[in-house]
Amino acid sequence: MKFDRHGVGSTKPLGVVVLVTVLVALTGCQGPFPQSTFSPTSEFADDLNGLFMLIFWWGVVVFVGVEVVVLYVLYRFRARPDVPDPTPVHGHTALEIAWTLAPAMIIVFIAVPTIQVLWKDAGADTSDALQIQVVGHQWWWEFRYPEYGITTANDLHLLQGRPVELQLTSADVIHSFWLPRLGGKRDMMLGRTNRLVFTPDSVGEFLGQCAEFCGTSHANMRFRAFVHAPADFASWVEGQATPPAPEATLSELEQQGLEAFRAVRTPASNSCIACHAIRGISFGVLGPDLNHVGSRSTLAGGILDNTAENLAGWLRDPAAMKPGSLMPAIGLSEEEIAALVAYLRSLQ
Ligand code: HEC
Ligand SMILES: [Cu+2]
Repeated sequence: MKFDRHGVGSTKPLGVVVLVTVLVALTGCQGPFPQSTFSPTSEFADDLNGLFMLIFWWGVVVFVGVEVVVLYVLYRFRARPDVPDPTPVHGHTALEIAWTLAPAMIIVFIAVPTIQVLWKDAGADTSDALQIQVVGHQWWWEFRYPEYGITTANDLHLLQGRPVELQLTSADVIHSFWLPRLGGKRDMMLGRTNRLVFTPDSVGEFLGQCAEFCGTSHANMRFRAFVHAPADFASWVEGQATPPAPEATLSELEQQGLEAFRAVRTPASNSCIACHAIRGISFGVLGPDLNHVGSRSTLAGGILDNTAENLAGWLRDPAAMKPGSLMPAIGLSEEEIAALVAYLRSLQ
């Protein structure tokens, strides 16, 4: 870029920069928008979107009003030869009342509906709601369904038309639950339970993620919400509530996998059973519950499709797939990995 003697770049390259920036920005309009708050699918998300639009239109009114006055003043009082400077206004009571009242009114128009929505959500009747405990971990999600005795990870299953009450907390640092198309954004803190209540209105798959910087793999802390029709939800619950298949029915490779899972390793903190739970086998709580890990859509905080290759890669070296992962590299042999993959994938 050339600079003239005032240090200002010549306008040609600037024009190119502006054009390129605008073009790049416009590619953002392409879609699809899986995490757009503008396509709400619950009454709560609908209310939030309504508030956003309300505030947006008030912003438009203020912007247009201010710009019109500014342009008018610039034109009306521009410097002209032979015209004396206009006299400044001072101590004009009516004007001062007007420009104090107008913004105050706008704040009231925004505050009243906002508080109404806050109270509506905080005071929602949850006697009939599906209760789900949501625990944020570095860097994955735990979803517990006390009503059904089910615990899962990174896949949140909801029921169309049934209110859900999420009880949000954290096992370590502060996280934030964010499922844009269904329900706001709410902090998750150790030792505190925050609530979020909404009623999903559409069947489908919705993306969510952590919205509070929580360390190395914060960006890899994602989840999926599946909203089911009642019959599908019931069959999902039934599947999850089924205990693991009896050992005798496992194939030889799966049996070896189970042995590798049970093995006490050195150091002992490297044993799978120290960190993971499988009904009838272990009770670890540091890592995700693995009861039905084979039936989940993803692994490792929603970042890996749940395939045999990804699972093998994960067991080989978790940190290679997810920076900072709190699951250590165990140093498994390839035989152990193959057996573990077969066993874990059999947990449907
Ligand atoms: C020191 C604790 C610890 C040990 C030991 C451990 N894990 Fe993990 N494991 C974790 C944590 C924590 C995660 C979640 C990591 C993440 O998503 O960021 C995890 C994730 C997983 C997952 C992905 C689950 C999901 O739904 O995303 C599988 C499968 C798994 N571990 C299997 C094993 C096996 C098999 C062993 C033994 C060879 C083992 N783990 C040993 C802590 C551990
Ligand atoms: Cu987080």
